[in-house]
Formats: sequence, structure tokens, C-alpha cells
Amino acid sequence: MDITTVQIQESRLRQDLLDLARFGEDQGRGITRTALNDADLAARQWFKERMRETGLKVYEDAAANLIGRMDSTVGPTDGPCIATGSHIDTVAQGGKFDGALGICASLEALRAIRESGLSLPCPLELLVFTDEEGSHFAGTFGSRAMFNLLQEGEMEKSRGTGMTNLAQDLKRMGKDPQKIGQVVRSPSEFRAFLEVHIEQGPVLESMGIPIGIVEGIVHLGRYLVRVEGKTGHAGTTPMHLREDALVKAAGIITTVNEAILSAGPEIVGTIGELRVHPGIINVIPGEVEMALDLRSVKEATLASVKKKIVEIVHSTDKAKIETIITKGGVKMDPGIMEAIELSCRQRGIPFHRLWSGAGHDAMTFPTQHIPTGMIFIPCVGGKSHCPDEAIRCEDAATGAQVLADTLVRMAFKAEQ
Ligand code: HGY
Ligand code: MN
Ligand code: MN
Repeated sequence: MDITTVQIQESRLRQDLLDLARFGEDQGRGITRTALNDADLAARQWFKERMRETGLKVYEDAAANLIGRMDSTVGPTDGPCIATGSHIDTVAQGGKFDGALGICASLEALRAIRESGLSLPCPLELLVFTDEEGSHFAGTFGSRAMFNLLQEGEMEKSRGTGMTNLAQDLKRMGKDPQKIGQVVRSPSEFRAFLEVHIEQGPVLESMGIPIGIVEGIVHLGRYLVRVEGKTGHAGTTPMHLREDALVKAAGIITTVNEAILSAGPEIVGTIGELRVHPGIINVIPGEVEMALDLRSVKEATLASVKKKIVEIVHSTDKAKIETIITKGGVKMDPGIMEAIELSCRQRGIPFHRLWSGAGHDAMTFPTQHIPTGMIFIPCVGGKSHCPDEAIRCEDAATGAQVLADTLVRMAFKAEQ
């Protein structure tokens, strides 16, 4: 089997990335293709067509995950597959490449494999997962639904008053949330999962290295903090008679930030969402909802800081905290890291091993003991989750080529 016959085409990949970036363009403020919004639905239709053109059998499951399957021409058609893919949704006013690079690189890799004429001994699947970013609630929804890892009632929850939940948005696109159980697949259907993703950090670019071999992904916790106060007239209520929810929330934010900083560099925390109700200039805030995101390479550090934060919240009158989700950190499969490294060496591509501070659907597969690997490419300026997220096209092509080579290598290796 001569892997070098598998040759991706940079121009095709570049065009796909440009075309996909059209969906959700937000008046010059980046891409707003949040899960199952109109732009996301349109982008999914576009991507399904691209998968069909590539000769994949295309399905959409009850969680709106897209599945493109390339059956084996020599092995059993219902045998366990090697899967690749990522997500198509973005954060609000996000970048063009978070998630998008992964699904487009996977598509280009499968095209190149098909065009090479190599007959792989096992099926390949391209997976596009729903709501990886968690714009509705907890994130990595599609991959967790696939392995029956959803929390009780999760689809009916949202992060704030008046925000839509996944059950509503799945219904809006004609799906029946009651049938979510049909999404569940057995881990035995998968030999491995590989995800290509932008690094979303500065390491690879600062080293001038085009490929990152991901060793693991950090522990992650997301929490909802609610603070109650008393609404009232902004003009007639004396200051000493007020119970201003936003002033109380401000105290929590400052103290929480100090607690995270004092825990040292192994943990990061962000309060990226804050909703004030009723949120009107001449009404004293009656309620504040805040969403907190905590991440650490060390589970113990995350747990001890979270404990401190719970104490801070509980020391504030009428304030409470609930866990949205905790996702255990995961390690990537050594055999897959080795296969990615071989692919790089064979083509003389420099690589560097590193950890991911970002969460991905690739966190779900190791929980099912499915060997998992991630390939990173550099981000310009290390920026992501913002309108100026950017990559170099040649790096995207290198990532797709390494993915294609590694998929082939793993397919034949499994047969040895
Ligand atoms: O939030 C994250 O880490 C990822 O970009 N979803
Ligand atoms: Mn992502
Ligand atoms: Mn993201």
C-alpha cells in the first residue's frame, strides 16, 4: 500500500473553507453560525451535498448529527469504521475555522483516499456533530448523544431566561426530541476517531511548526450562577433601601476572579455570559444569570477552585450555583499519536506534541474506550473564538494530508 498515492488538493480545500464561511457571516463581526440557527441549517445542507458529491452515503440522525460513510470495497461493509470529523456550529461572532477546518479537512481527506484508488479494508465515516460549542446548554451535544451520555432533561434546558433549548430547535427542523435514543451507537462500531482542528492557541505558530499531535484535552467544568435582588424604580428608590442583583453579582465576579488567579497558572476561568433582568436603564436589576467556564490540566485543581467558588457564591445573599456539566480531561491514544507522527516523518513535516486547552468532540470518544487522536494546525496570532481567527491555507492542506495518510495507515495497520 503506497500512502503517497493519496494526495489532497489544497485548492479544493481552500474553496470549501471559503464557501462554508459564507454561512453566518455577521455584518463584519465574524461568523454567527450557532447550533441549528438558520445559517447552521443552510450550512448543513451545503455540506451534505459536498459529502454526496464525494460518493459518501449521507445520513442525519435524530440529534441532527451528519454522518457520511465510505464503505470498504474489500472488507465487510458493516465492519467497525475509522471515523473522522468535527463540528459545523460556531460561537456567536466567532471565526471561520473552528470546527469548519476539521470537517472540510476530513472531506478533502476522504476525497483524496477515494481518488487514490486504494481499497481500504474498513469503512470510513465523516461525522459532523451538533452543538459542539454549547450555545444551547452544555456543548459536545451530538457526540454525547451518540454514546448515550446526555444528562436527564438536558435538551429542555437553556442557559438563560428566554433562550431556546435544543428540544425546541430540533423540533423547529422537523425532528422529534423524543426519538433521541435512536442516535445511540455502540462503541464497537468504531475502531478509532480522529479530529483535525485549529490549535486555538499560540504554541505552533510561535514555534513555526505546522502540525500539532495532541496528547490530551483538559478537564472542563461549566456552571450557572443566579443572583436574586429586588427590582425597583431607579429614580425613587434610595440607595440604602436597594437590593441590586447586579451589584451583588459584581462582587461575586471580582472575588471569583481573585480565587482563580490565586490558584496559579494551571487553571483558567471565564465568566463570558451575564444576563441582567429586566435589563432596563431605569429599573434596579432584579436578577442576574452568569455562566462560568473553568478548565485545568489537573482535576484536583479544578475541584478545589470550584469548591472555593461555591463558598463565594453561597456567602452572597440569594445567590446560587448549579453545575451545567463537567467533562473529564482525556488522553489521546498512543498508537494514533504514533501513526500521526509516522505520517509527518514520511512527508518530512515538522510536528510538536501538545495539550489542548480547548474542548472538542474528541473528548467523548475516549470515555467509550475508542482510540482517539487529534491533529492541530496553527492559528494566526493564536486567536480563536473571535472574528479575526485566521489560518494559513498551506497549513490547512498539511493538516488534511496528514489526516488522509493517518486514516490509510490506521486502516491497513488494523488488518495486520
Ligand atoms: O470551548 C471550547 O473549548 C471549544 O471551542 N468548544
Ligand atoms: Mn471547536
Ligand atoms: Mn470553539
